[in-house]
Amino acid sequence: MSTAAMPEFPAGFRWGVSTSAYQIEGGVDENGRGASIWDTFAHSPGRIADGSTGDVACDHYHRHAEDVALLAGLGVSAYRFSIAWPRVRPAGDGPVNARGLDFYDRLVDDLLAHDVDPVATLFHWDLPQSRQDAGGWLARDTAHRFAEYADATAARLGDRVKLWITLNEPFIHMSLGHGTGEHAPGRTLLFDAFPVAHHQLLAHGLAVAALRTRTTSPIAIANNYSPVRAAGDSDADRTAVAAYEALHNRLFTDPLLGRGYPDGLGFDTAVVRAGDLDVIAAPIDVLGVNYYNPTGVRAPQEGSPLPFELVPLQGYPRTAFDWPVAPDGLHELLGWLHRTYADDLPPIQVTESGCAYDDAPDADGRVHDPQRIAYLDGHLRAVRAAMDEGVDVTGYFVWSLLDNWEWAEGFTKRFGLVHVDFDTQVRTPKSSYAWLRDLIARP
Ligand code: IFM
Repeated sequence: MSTAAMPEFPAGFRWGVSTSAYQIEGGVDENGRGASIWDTFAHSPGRIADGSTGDVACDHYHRHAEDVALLAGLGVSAYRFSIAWPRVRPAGDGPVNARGLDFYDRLVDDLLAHDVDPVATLFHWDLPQSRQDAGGWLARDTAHRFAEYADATAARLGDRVKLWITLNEPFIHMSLGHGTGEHAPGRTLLFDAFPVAHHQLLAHGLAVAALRTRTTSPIAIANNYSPVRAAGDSDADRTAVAAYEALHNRLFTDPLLGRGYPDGLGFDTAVVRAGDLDVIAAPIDVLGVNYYNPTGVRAPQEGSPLPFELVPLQGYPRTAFDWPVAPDGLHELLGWLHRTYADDLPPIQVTESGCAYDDAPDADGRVHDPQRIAYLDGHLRAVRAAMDEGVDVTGYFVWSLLDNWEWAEGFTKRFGLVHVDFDTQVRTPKSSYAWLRDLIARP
């Protein structure tokens, strides 16, 4: 970790932390919430590493006041949470459940009372199960149902949410949820999952239009990005890199910024109808960038169904997830977005950045996580360096406020600034929480 002082960030830079509904809320049967695809998936034997579910998670549904106090103590100016579609429209369509919205209404008011801007994501992977039964994201209809849900939510919260994020990481939801099956709904369609990409993007565009009628707050999408590093220097390796780059980094950005779908992926695009690309390219005010690590790629083995092969990158420290710690990747990515999309690129907010380590309380009950401090230090310097080079970055959100339920990894991966004992629900701020608090509070 650098011993030089952290460079200053401009006044008004948004400091935040992020979470998502199914990963922290629990309360899955309360106040009319319907089932989501993650309830179904987590309850299916063999799907989750430790056999756990998000039924209780961090019990945030009942402990939100304590969690807002933690946010206030941290001094963040923004909190990014997600709204559970199955709480608001339990069947995916049909009547709006006012009691579901009541929870977020109280949360938003509590945040504002503590001078924390509410930043709301509308879809962080918890599709209502009934919508899945009707075809899920393979069905075009789901895009329209999403826009209706966005409209109903903004009708209630549009006067107070300070930034709306339509979708979280549609690439991950497509690839892990519908391509390889490690995430809900567990489909293994590989490249036949393209309709999931298109219908999510269409949902985003339709939701932008609906939100504009309900709010004057800015609107964003949060995409996952990973700079691609070639594991060899043959032409075949370079072709593989270009294919992976188009899939991970361009598929969900080119059409949003008016450039249509990238060439060369070989998708069957029959689901794309006239006018869809205009809907998808509706102007957004902020691009949310979720960054964790770069990806190593080489040419595929003969007979592989994919045009690339993923390989571990050597020479980096690694997190408990075995992900390389590479702040230079964030610097590179921000520069790549700036150069590639030029005047079409709206201001960026890093809407997720963080790391998992096996943090545990010491004999005195304190939780020291120097690796997370080093991680954040390096990634914030990377953001600052990109800003110095002209990239317009206006915020940085740490993933995550709390240790939480990490999807297929269950409770085995801890990303929080705050340790959670999942037996007692006791929250213990880690040393990274104090480090970030002091950084934010610098004069
Ligand atoms: O926990 C997830 C989050 O839900 C989406 N982005 C990546 C995080 C870490 O895997």
